[in-house]
This record gives sequence, structure tokens and C-alpha cells, in this order.
Amino acid sequence: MKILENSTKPILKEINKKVLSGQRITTAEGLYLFESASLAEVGYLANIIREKKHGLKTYFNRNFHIEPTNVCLYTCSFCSYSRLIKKREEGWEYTMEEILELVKAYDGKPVTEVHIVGGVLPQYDLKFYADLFSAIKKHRPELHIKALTPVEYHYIFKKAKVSYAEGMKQMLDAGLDSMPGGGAEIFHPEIRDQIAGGKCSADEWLQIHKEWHLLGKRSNATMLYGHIENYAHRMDHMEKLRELQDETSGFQTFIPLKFRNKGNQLSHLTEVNTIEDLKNYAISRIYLDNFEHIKAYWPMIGRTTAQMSLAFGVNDIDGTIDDTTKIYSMAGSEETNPALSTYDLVNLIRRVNKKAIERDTLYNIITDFEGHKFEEDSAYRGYTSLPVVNN
Ligand code: V47
Ligand code: SF4
Repeated sequence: MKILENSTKPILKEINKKVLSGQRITTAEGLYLFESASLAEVGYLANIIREKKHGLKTYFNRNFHIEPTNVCLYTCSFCSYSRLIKKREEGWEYTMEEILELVKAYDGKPVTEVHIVGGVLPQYDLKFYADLFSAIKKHRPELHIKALTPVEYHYIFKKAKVSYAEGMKQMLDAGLDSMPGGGAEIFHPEIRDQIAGGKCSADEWLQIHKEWHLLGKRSNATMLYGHIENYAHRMDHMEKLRELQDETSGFQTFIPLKFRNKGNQLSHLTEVNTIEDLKNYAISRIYLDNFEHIKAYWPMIGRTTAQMSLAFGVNDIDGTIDDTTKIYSMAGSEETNPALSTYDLVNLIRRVNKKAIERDTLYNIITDFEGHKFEEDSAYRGYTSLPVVNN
């Protein structure tokens, strides 16, 4: 396919040349793609990079989520999930014992990761989380703890009067394995001050990840798109991530998060459409040349868009999570009970002719499902019009 070599648009020909020769595109070129390129054009380029990096491989993992509380001191306008501290009786606040019970509920189940993130409250301080991580490790040492974002870390380190470097070291010693990508939202202050005022700034978010990377550890990065930001804000966000990644190489995965408008202060905004979602995945794949993985978080965008995203630069669709995750169902995701079995996930990937690989958090391969025969056969659930692959 040579659709772009003969393009009449010189800038697109130049971007095509760069992608084919493995060169980095500029921020201005990324902005051009958002503003002027078609879905087919960016999809074509993103898929070249996806296949160069990963072939047809598509990763998922087996994890579960714990949200210690949905009460929060902050009032991010996009958040459908948190209860104001004034209305804390409407939310939940788990004790250490209750959280450990949730962890123990997965004893004997083949999950490899627990993802812990929630609201910010004074009782969940540095000591609480250090004790929690140590207790989880004591109970199940091989379970990977992916927990908290710079939003929580900034708050608990400030309260404990420790530097970011010291705080992250204490978390490491307590058993933290990696950091999820949340809390990034949109870095540019024009937007951040309006939608996430009061919580950690872009520089603080980036600095905390940097300290974690300097300890030799890995993390993810997200971008909340499709609300009041424009394309230049998205490019500015990705530029800051690309710059930090050039310094540390500590990010594993970029996860674009589509803004959902149910039950929050931004409910008057219309959600962007699927074309916009796919373009966003594709352009992030093209621009973030130093990120190994691009993830589509299927509980947020739905299974069908997740399947389509695999042809637009995405090579990871997160995991088999269950309904302990409320963030997305409360924000209006079509996935009201976001759980998929391994069988379902593998079939979802196979139906769009990709190869399913179960990974651990650090992308070590646990099971390559190529040629894997499932003993059970489940009913066709109509995710796409392609037939179920039975091999
Ligand atoms: O930072 C909150 C987002 C994030 C809404 O690292 C919303 O593997 C859309 O970061 N519409 C938290 N998004 C979740 C997160 C995450 C999820 C999955 C995997 C990983 C990973 C990280 O959720 C928040 C915020 O950007 N969010 N409300 C909403 N209404
Ligand atoms: Fe609190 Fe996070 Fe919701 Fe902001 S997004 S209000 S920090 S729970």
C-alpha cells in the first residue's frame, strides 16, 4: 500500500518518509495530523509502526482493581466517581483490613497484578500506604502492586514532609512495584487549572515519575482527551511525556483515556466520536516513538472500539478486570460490569486477526495463545461480525 507516497500534501509525504525510515516526527507535524489528516492516513502510518514493533501481538494481563475510597478532597470537574468530602457518607472508605480482605478474595486465582487507586483523604497517608503495600507483599509476594498516582504521592509526601525522591524510595521499600498512569489529565495549565485545579501540577506529576524511574522502576502515562482541550493541548501533553521518556526510558505504556460525560460537572459536553478516538490512538502511536506500548482501556471505550483500535496503533488492551472498578461505569462507559474472562479476551483479539498474549505488568510473556485450544466453547457474543476462531 502506497497511499501516502503519492499524496498531494507535501507535509504528509514528509511524515510518511519519516515513519517508513523510523525517524521521529515533530510536534508541529503531530498537530498537522490531528488537524488535517484523515483517519485512513493516520491509521495506515500507525499500523506500520505497530507491526514493526509488535507484529500482530496484542497483550493483555490478568489483574484486579482496588479503590480504597471514592471520597476525595479534590473536585476535578470530569470526575464522576468521587464524592465530595462534605457528602462522604455517600461514598466508601475502606480500612486496611477491608482492603486486605479484597486482596485475599483473589487467593488461588491466577491474577498477576493488583491496581490500587482512589480518592485523596488525610487518613490514607504515607504510613497507611507503606503498611498496606508491605501487608500485601507479606500475604502474596508474587502479586505485582501497581499503585497510586502522583496525585496521591504529592499529597502524602507533602503531609509527611519528605521529598519526592525520599517518598518514592519508601514506597519501593514497602513493596510498590510500578505506578499506573493516572492523574495526568491534560498537562497544559490553560486546561489543567480548569478541570483539575488544586491537585498536583504537570511539573509535579512528571517529577514524581522521574524520581520513580531513577530508582530503576517503571510506570505508565495517560492523557484524558475529548473535553475542553484542543489538539495543541494534546500535542503539548505528549511532547512533555516524550521529553521525559528521552531522559529516563521509564514509561512502558501510553494510555489515552476518552472523557466520558455521565454524572460529572462536564456533562454538558458532547463526547467525541469513535473516529476521533481512533485518530487519537493512531497519532499517539506515530508521535510517541519512544513508548513501546499503546494501550486501549476497553472498559472505557467498549469492546468494539478496543478491537478496532488494534488496527490504529494499539497493541495492548489491559486486562481481565472485574466490577470492583467503578470509575468508568460511573462516568458513562457502555461497560457497566467490566469483566472479561481470559477466554473472552483471547477471542476478542483473535476475531480481529491479532495474536493474543497474556503478559505480566512488565510485559514478560506468561502465555502465548497462538494455536491454543480452549476446551470450553462459549456462545458467540456478537462483538464483531467475524466468526469465532477455534484454534
Ligand atoms: O486520572 C476520571 C480518568 C484516570 C473520567 O496505568 C476519566 O495501566 C474519562 O489512569 N472520563 C484513572 N476518564 C485511571 C487510569 C488508568 C486506567 C487503566 C489503566 C491504567 C494503567 C491507568 O481515569 C484519571 C482520569 O484521567 N477519568 N474520570 C471520566 N469521566
Ligand atoms: Fe479526586 Fe482523582 Fe476524582 Fe480528581 S479525578 S476528584 S483527584 S478521585
